[in-house]
Amino acid sequence: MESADALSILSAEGFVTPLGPTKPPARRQRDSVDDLFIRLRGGDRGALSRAITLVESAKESDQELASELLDRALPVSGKSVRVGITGSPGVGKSTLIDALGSYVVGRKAHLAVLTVDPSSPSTRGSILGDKSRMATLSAHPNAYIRPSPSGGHLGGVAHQTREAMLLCEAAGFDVIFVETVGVGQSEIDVRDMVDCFLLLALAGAGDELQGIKRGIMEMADVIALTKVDGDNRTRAEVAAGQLERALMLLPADPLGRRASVNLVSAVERKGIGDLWGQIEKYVDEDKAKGRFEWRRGTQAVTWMEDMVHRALIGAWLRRPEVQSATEALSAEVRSGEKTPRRAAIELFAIARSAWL
Ligand SMILES: Nc1nc2c(ncn2[C@@H]2O[C@H](COP(=O)(O)OP(=O)(O)O)[C@@H](O)[C@H]2O)c(=O)[nH]1
Ligand SMILES: [Mg+2]
Repeated sequence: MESADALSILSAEGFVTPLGPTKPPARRQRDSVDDLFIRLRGGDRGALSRAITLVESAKESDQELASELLDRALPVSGKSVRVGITGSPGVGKSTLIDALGSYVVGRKAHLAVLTVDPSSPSTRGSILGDKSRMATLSAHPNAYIRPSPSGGHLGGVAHQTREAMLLCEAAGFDVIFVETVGVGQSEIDVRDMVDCFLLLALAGAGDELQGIKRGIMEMADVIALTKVDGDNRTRAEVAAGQLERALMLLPADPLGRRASVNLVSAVERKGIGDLWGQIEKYVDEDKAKGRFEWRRGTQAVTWMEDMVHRALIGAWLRRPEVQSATEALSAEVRSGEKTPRRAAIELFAIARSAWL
């Protein structure tokens, strides 16, 4: 009962891995998971897409199959370099991914591009636009591009992207790009699932930098100033100097590094190889110092904790006594009869009597 409850909450919340024992799938379904996994391992794109659709599914009947698929993928996953790419809309992410991605596949790597776009359900059109900006890459046999899952809230989308990443690795992709739009939580979520976080910024009409907030600058491992072509070159050079000085004011990372600032033009394909070189250098240094493995482990534990927290809160909020108390207390908080703190204490008391 408890596990079925948790399961339906996970589905509703857009999670895909049930947290309790569930009914084993029928024999025929298990055969189809075996078959799907074998074809995915063989590099079959159709099988990979179907596997990702399965882990994104909110259907309760798909949950156990998705878990089995992920259990099988785990031992053969983890061998890629995972790169997060962020920046404000219009900064040139999709165009750069096309250029950088083409460079990477040109070096015989297999590249998967995943996106975390919490706004994607309402902006379906932009996905088509993105695909056309990744024209070179999407035509390449060693590249696979998968847009964000539609539906699901932000946290759910991030979890689905992590799981899609494991499946891509099991399918043999050795470089994964995870693109995110520059909006708050999605950047933190993506930072927590990659080995290197690339921030794109643009030199503005003055020489100030557009779309670069301090909090995000602190998360960046590598920075690229985009559209460094035509009239923009001089502005970008000035902006790069400013940015480097600003970075000096931030603390260095545990290996004593600060984000490198790179100038690129995706349209003219300039600075692309150097940018990839910076990403590789960052990852290689982390590997040499044991920081790579440490971060991966920490990320996996954080992921588990986050899933449990959400599942617990979800399951608790759905209990009828909690629902009715929440409604009543919300009304009192809204009208000012009760402070939010007092109402929270009362709700917590209900949680304790219900569960603890
Ligand atoms: N001049 C120039 N324009 C670019 C460059 N990269 C992207 N753009 C243009 O900037 C706009 C936004 O690019 P896009 O890749 O869709 O940005 P995104 O929203 O961050 O994914 C498009 O009109 C691109 O053609 C570049 O390297 N140079
Ligand atoms: Mg884009």
